[in-house]
Amino acid sequence: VNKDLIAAGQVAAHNAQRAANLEADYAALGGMLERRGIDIEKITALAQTFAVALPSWGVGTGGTRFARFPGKGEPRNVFEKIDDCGVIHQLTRATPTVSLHFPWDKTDDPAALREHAAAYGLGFDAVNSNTFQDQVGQEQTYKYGSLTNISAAVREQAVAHNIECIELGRALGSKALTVWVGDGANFPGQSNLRGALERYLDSMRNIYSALPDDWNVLIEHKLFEPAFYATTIADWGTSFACAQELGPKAKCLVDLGHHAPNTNIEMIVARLAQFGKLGGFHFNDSKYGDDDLDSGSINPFQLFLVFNELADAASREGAGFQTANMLDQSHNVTDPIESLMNSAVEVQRAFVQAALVDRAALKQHQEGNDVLQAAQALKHAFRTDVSAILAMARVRSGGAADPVACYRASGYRVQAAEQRPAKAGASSSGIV
Ligand code: LRH
Ligand code: MN
Ligand code: MN
Repeated sequence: VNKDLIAAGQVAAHNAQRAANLEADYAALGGMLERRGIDIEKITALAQTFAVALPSWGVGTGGTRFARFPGKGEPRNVFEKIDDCGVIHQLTRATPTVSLHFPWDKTDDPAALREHAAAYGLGFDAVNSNTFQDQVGQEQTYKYGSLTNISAAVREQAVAHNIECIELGRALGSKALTVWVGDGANFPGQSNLRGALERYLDSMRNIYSALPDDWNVLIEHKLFEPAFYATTIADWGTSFACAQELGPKAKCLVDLGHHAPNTNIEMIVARLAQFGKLGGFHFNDSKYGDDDLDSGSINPFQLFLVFNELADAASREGAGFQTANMLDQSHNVTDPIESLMNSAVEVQRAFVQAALVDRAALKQHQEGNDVLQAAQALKHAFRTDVSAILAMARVRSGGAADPVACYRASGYRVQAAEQRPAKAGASSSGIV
């Protein structure tokens, strides 16, 4: 039995108040789906299996390079971050793991942290390394790159940090290391484009050789920022080539915000899945670049199309097809707990909507070149309001019918504000 952060009685009362309406909505949706040959109970059971990892850095208020406006009751350390993640999981039942970021979340007592998380039913997903900032007291600077740096001493320091992340992750029960580097150039001629990638591969081979047998290393690409002319790992092609070079434990991670505007991300997903290199996701939404907006807030259809490709891959490859799914967002103007709860539900919504696609009919339309009907088969699933399924799945798993309403009524943030005095200026995650 998990330790509750919000009193169980409060959640039960919240659900009881909404039970009649939820039953009615669920029955109406069930009838509609039945006419489409879909058993709502199967879909609800599937929804209950959904899980997405929380980014530890997402529970603090984010900021931009211009300013950060701290929120009330922000977590002051990794243990308090886990408390906030515990609330999100208690109410959504969709976020059973946390993705940590080192050294932001470094602890000298990983066993205590693991136990603290386990009390809330939380485990740890991929750990993230950070060689895009200099830390206080660090010997070498990453100003001109980390894993690709021209200096062997800098590269060695960056490799050692990644190996330390693996060790910390091992103690926490993680099974993957995500490597994102901001390395690149701001000016043409600043670095030899091929030489930088050769050094990257050389460094990554050292990290790869430190991976335990049952671990993956996830290569996260990003088009730009902080390198504004040429980022070393800028696109999925480079990511894929590096994963191929490194070996079977190396896979590609797709962060939805890391592409040029209008890129067909679902096609990237299909390609990586086809060649066995789709390792995982950082879910978020964006309009311009790496905006790190809440998942599903700008382009829910794109999110649905990504899950449609995942459903296709799963139908081809069976239970063996698995990806590490995480949120990666920055919450600048909302309560991070609320944003993360909503976002987990939006990703879950896309997963459920993708399960409603009539794949046999879609195939038939594709084979008959019935373009209009093929597009409609997807739209039909996407337009279905599956909110009642999501709420029922949550209630049946012990969560809240309406997580944000339940959280607001609980007064958790007010209490946190009292217990955790405001920290002005600096970001809790280090990103400003
Ligand atoms: C880089 C990134 C990467 C980092 C995180 C904080 O933009 O998406 O995943 O680890 O942001
Ligand atoms: Mn990311
Ligand atoms: Mn990013």
